[in-house]
Amino acid sequence: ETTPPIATREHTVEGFVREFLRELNFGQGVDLTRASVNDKYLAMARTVRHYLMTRWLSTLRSQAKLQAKSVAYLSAEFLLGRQLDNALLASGLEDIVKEGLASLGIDLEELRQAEIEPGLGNGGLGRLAACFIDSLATMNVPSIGYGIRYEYGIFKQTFVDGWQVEKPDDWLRLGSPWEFPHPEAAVKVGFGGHVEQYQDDDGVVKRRWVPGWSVLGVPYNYMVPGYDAGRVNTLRLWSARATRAFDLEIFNSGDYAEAVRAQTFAENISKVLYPEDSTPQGKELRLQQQYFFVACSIKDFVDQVLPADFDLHKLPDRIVFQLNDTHPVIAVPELMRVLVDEKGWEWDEAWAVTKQCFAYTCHTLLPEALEVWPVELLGRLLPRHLEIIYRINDEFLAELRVAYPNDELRVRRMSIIAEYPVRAVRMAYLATVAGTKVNGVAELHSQLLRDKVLDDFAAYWPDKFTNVTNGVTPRRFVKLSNPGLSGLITEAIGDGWVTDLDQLKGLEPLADDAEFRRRFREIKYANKQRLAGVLAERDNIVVNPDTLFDVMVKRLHEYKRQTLKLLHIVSLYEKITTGELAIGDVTPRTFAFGAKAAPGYVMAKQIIGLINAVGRTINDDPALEGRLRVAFPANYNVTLAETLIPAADLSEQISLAGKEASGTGNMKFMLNGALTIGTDDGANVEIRQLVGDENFFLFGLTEPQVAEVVERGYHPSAYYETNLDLRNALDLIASGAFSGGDRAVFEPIVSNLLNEDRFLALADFQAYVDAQARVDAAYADTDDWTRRAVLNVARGGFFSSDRSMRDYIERIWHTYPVAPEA
Ligand code: 26V
Repeated sequence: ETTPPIATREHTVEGFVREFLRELNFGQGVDLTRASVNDKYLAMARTVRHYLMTRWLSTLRSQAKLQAKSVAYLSAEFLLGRQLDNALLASGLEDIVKEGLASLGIDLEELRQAEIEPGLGNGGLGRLAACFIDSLATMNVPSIGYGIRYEYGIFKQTFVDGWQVEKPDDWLRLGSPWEFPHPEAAVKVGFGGHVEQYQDDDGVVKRRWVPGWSVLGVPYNYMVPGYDAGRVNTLRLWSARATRAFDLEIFNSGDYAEAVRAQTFAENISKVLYPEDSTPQGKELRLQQQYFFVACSIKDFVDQVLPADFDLHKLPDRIVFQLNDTHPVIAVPELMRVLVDEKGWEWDEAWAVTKQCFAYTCHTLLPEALEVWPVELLGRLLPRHLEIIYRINDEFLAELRVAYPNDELRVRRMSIIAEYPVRAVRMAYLATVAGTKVNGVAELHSQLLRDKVLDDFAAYWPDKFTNVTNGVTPRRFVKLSNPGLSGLITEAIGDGWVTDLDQLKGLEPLADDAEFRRRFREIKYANKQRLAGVLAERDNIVVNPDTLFDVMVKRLHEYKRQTLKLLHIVSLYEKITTGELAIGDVTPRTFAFGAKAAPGYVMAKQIIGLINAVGRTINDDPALEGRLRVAFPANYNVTLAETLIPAADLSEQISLAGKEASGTGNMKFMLNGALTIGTDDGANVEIRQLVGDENFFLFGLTEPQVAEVVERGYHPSAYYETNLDLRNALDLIASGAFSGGDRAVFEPIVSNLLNEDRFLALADFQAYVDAQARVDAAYADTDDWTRRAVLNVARGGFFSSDRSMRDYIERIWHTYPVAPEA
């Protein structure tokens, strides 16, 4: 038998130049002398992806042949970041490309800058998904990512007078060279309608769904190239199109305008990423998005990925669907519907298979972030799925009544259906009932899941619960984003660390090597200069690389406590202006913020306004002699993170203990040689254990202490009354000092802190200020600070997403690596 050949490319400078010119001339239709930067970028991107194609096709071929068990990572978000650099790294083309482009007089950096990052996620959850698929490809694990190709990603943040104003993120406008659309492989998805009873050929009474309308899901494939020789896996994102039937019916009615309107309506499903992070709005369109991508993905896997003769009873041997939070949980009743209604299986038979096919990751602890869908809405949009959920619940509750015969209260607590305030489906409970495993994303978080959020379930199924601490990809967040440090590390311990991050341990002895520390410091300084350049160019912000770079970047949320950092800054400023603190005694610092607020989150937007207002006042005050500066570049995103994080000296991880599930920025900072000031929360706990107490600035209440304070009744005003520094800082804000004398502007923030302060910022204020004083003292000993920074890098290997993937494989997935065919 002969296998048809796969085309290859020549890995030489001449070969690359030829391919590039071919793309530019034949693909883009322009001559180099007239080509725009975008023309060159598009030609470049297409050329680079050609070099990955052989590995992609052989990955697909070996997968079809071996039929190894795969992971399908179901996620409403994949926050990929720019693709060009990563593709260059994965294809090993960097040197060839640099030389080839130079010979054509093209600046690679200019082409890099031309790429608009696909911002198809909100924050940590979406970026985690992107890190995970990178690791899976690098580790040769058969896997496919399934998600939504939003036409508009996370909004573009601008500041107008310091207030956040959102602009649409039209990321596709200049072309999308990384995707492969397959309109011929579109999948039909139904919505609405009703459920009917009928008799099958054997006279058995059955139920089936008659949808009221439908849309098409068009798959767009993206390469997920593993580093070095790894696989090139696939990320398949779905885009909604109106079905032809949908069009025709209305067009035939003669109402052209209505037909076009209806078409737009169908295509709205993948139009925009919901920018809420952690407060679900219960919007119908969002449920449509969730069902849309999940139904497409299951159908795709069952009908396209599996061989035609596959026995679905063996499905659990071939696939595990990993549910990234509750967003894809509607996949559970969907698989049941496919097996029972479409394949004609018995209920029990279908349930036995379904409950082996899913595992669920929870990413939050905030009760308001747990998704709940009103039965009224779910029943209207997905009537058959609601029936299926009811039956899953009925059988589950019956099982519980056997296990807990005299505990009806417990049974009701565990019901998938909540009764108050409206009857609604608790998606986390459905996922827990259906999943083989439930995991949290850091040790503390998993513990709190077991003890608090899902305690009844953990008591019933103790073995179902596990932890997998998050990780980040060292390819993007060290190798690519910090070439200086990467070079130094490789020089010291070889380049094995890029795929085996535990090797960073080999750097530990070098923490005591003065020459190594000098070079490490030099690199940090160069990274600060690079950031200063970017901020000047991008945002017109001036920062001084000779100051301590103190960085807090993450979504704006009250539980993350940007206000706590702000109170520290205002307090410093207040003491300087009153003369209590001499400016010469202040450690020169640059306070950098990056944060988007959900557009409807009023308090978060106020806080952004206040950070900018305080920044304006401080930055313009000559009395500070430039020693304190606030830098808040707009539109923090993956691309900015890649220059911000390597430049940081201090990483701010100051959420209220028990609220941040894990954090992943914290890990990126550590691996780039920043020290952490942080609470005992999320993965900070593990960071501190690994790096040692002496290399971590811990402060604040612990989770049990928080619980106790709240239990006793928390009164923030008591802190205001007894802590003079705190009072002065709050009074200064309230006085209108940062709002041109207008006391009303920031009054809501101040009164919220004084009267409610849900996240105990005032309770932790003094501890935070004290910890910052320890930071100043430590930073004064530059060389010793560097020693600690080196230790942070050396001890950070645990936080590779490769390690997270190993944990998922061992504890949850039981999949095995399969290299692409040679
Ligand atoms: C997201 C969304 C997005 C759209 C609208 C509704 C909605 C509701 C809930 C959520 C959940 C967001 C959960 C989340 O992003 N968690 C973060 O996950 C990170 C990765 O595990 C983790 O590091 C962060 O601590 C956690 O906050």
